[in-house]
Amino acid sequence: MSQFNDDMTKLLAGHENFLSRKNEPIVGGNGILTRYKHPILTAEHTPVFWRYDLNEETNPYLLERIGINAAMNAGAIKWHGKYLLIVRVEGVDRKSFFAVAESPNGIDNFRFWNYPITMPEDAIPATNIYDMRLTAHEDGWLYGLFCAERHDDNAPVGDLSSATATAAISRTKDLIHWERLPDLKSKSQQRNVVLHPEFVEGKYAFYTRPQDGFIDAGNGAGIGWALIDDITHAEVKEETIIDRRYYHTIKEVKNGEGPHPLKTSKGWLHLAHGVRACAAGLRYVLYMYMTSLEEPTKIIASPAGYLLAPQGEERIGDVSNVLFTNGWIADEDGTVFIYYASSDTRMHVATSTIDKLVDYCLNTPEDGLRSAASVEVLKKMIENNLRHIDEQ
Ligand code: M1P
Repeated sequence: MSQFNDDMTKLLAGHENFLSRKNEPIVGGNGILTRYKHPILTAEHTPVFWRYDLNEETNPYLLERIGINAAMNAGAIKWHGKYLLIVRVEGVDRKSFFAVAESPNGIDNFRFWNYPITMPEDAIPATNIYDMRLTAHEDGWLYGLFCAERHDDNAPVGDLSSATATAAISRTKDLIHWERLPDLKSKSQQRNVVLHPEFVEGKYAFYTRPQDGFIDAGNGAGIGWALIDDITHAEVKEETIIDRRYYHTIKEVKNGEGPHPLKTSKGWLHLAHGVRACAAGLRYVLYMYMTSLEEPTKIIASPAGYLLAPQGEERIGDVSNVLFTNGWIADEDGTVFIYYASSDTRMHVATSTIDKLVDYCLNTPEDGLRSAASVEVLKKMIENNLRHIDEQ
């Protein structure tokens, strides 16, 4: 065997070994969810044949030709019995694209499909696309909403950083062939836009995130809601803020809907990200809330603080101190797989159940917005517990 063939065989075998590694639950935790030992997807999970030219004639030194920087912010869906993630893969050239990775059990053995997704363009091509939220809508289509980023041509000459964020809308029946619909029309920039799975008042319902600039939410007061008459020419005509930002909370600077909410007998279960500022920069954490089944814009539960925050190696990456989510899967037996990215670099999974998450939302005290209120809530818990211990 030639040296090239020998090296290539070792490269492929080493990668296969890495992909088949079993994941393990981390014992302990807070009872609400279980984290896992290994990230489920990283840049190294992308196929060898995406990164290396495997032809000895054109790549005699077996060098990596196309570098991948990150595998993050994935949408998720259970599809023909498999756990599928639509991953934001980012090349070393800083461009993101979408690719499907599938696992037989939702926690390990994720493998990318051979080809990335070829996403058609809207009238004005986007420079970068990322963070797809998947919704199997009751109209029969599988929608993928994502952010389309373009240079802001109104920026002063020489400003090569200002950009615009728009909600892009696509749909498919097989996750291979995608139809692109016109981007969402809105007075403000939009990112983190999500399609609700059911019609509401006969219309498509969108969770929005109005923002003044590409980075700053500014006057955008939180997660919004808009009813859309025609998804093939979607336009936000009226927008109501349903989950507001507040001073000195985990979502003081920004928030954004994660994946579409899960329907439960007690209400819609939502997962979102909240952002606050500190001396180290922005800190992104994940939090939950619930809305009413009858009135999906009405919040019925809002547990204080975060559900998940960066921990250990999750804290470090391209954009450190960030957890972000845009995908989860609820199994028929009530297990929930929460897929989240850490520090804009890699993907992880945490598992819970619908019952536990509903209990968490309905029974965790709300944020009283002042230290004194937090102390009162804590005192009540201590008092009840001490009485309970005495009675035993
Ligand atoms: O870098 C952290 C996240 O920043 C953005 O989220 P948001 O619009 O809420 O600030 C997104 O670009 C997201 O992709 C990224 O993970």
